[in-house]
Amino acid sequence: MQRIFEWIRSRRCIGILFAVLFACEGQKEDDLRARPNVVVIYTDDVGYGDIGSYGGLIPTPHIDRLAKEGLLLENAYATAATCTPSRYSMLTGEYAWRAQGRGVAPGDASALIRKGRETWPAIMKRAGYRTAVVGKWHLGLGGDAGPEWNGEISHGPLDIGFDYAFIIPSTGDRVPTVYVENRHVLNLDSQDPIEVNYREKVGDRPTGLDHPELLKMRWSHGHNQTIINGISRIGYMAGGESALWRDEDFADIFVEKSVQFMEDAGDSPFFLFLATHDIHVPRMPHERFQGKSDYGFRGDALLQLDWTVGEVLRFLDEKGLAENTIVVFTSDNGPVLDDGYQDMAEERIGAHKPWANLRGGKYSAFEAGTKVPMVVRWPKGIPAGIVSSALFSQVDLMGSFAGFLEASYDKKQAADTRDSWEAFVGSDKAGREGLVQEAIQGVLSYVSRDGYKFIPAHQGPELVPWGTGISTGFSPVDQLFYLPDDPGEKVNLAAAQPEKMEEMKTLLAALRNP
Ligand code: NG6
Ligand code: CA
Repeated sequence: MQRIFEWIRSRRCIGILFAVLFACEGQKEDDLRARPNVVVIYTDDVGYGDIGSYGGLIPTPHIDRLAKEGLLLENAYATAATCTPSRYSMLTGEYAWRAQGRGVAPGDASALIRKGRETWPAIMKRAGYRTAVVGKWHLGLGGDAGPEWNGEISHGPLDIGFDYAFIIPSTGDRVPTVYVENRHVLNLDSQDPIEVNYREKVGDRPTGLDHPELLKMRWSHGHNQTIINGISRIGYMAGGESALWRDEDFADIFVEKSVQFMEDAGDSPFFLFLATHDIHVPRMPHERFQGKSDYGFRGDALLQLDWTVGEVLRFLDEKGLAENTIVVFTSDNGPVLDDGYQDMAEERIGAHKPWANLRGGKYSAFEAGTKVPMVVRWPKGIPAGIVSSALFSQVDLMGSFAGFLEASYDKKQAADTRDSWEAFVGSDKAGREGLVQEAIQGVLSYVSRDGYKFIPAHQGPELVPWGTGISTGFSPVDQLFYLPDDPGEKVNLAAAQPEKMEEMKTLLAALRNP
């Protein structure tokens, strides 16, 4: 016995013990780096308070399950309060506002992300992943002349790192209302070519303005141009009859295409960017969800979204892939009730608060514009049931994955993304030092890790100018809020804390002009 103790006390033994421990640690690290699958469920206009785990009243059991089995981030942000710039930043690692022309893209916009641009999917692809985007694109397609709807569509997802694409080109409420699979409009009859026009009427389809009696859901503002599937849209469209989508089928089709892609990935790890149409307008969920929530079609669309998440989880469970698949659930911007259609979202909202205790909503400089739900589940790498208040920006997803996969990338192009992996997996509870939020009219605010928020003075309307009823957060004077005490951004501390104010101004200015 004595001898054993002596041996244990000897240096050699300690060395061996350390070697074993390090080997175990190293093994663990390698194991974790054994490239997990990644599914990013990027939802549209889902508010901070829309999900059960964040206090929402509409049942979202599958999303709540993700949170229970993983990490819930309390301070995660999209980079912008609208879709196009949020997606742009997340996929390129560069804040969208660094150049002009990256606001909400019209349905015939040319591609905002061009070949040669460093992107998150390109990094994943180089790291050995099969990559796909399924769902809403809204980042433009085609060269400077715009998308070639009737031919081969250039400058699309396949040119910037995705192996497979099945997309709604822009939004559900914009023409053309057709799917694009890889480089072509799906089911297009060459005898009936598509014509799209955002300035004047083309073709003879009726419009929502002239024929509201033909609509199954009426418009409230905008959205009164070509009627397709009983819904009038933004923009005019002729032709393409055989290629038209049925809005009610979006969720089913996106689930089908997603599952097919994951199946087809075989032994390769996969990266799936599943960008749902839900719960953007027009909210026209499948008939089986219509009337199933107590909250009108907005609530029903949320049930459909939760179903979508459930189907993804079911697939992962059935294939035994859940353990080493990272599932991220988040949203591109905050909530809106009336976004242009009379779908009873406002009338039926009841006690449900899509914006939780935050002020503003989609489009706004106030918190509800960009602070979004974000849940990450990865059984192999993240303990179940953690809640973190780390400050996290979606612009960091790219740099974080690059860091984790030890993949190099063009840091000059992707200038704003950082490796925030530890915050992403819940072990760093502090997160980013600060982040920029982009509202409409290009207004940039700054949120810092210590809880302060700065909205620079801006001459602009108090309410979003097109009838959503949402406060913009604009004010002719600088605003400073302390979010931990004042999440609803009611008490402007600019005059009371001039030093803090100056500090925040300087931080934002330094980021704007590095
Ligand atoms: C707005 C639309 C709105 C929505 C938004 C883009 C009008 C009056 N409103 O211009 O309905 O389509 O653009 O939303 O046309 S986003 O989530 O894709 O950014
Ligand atoms: Ca959106």
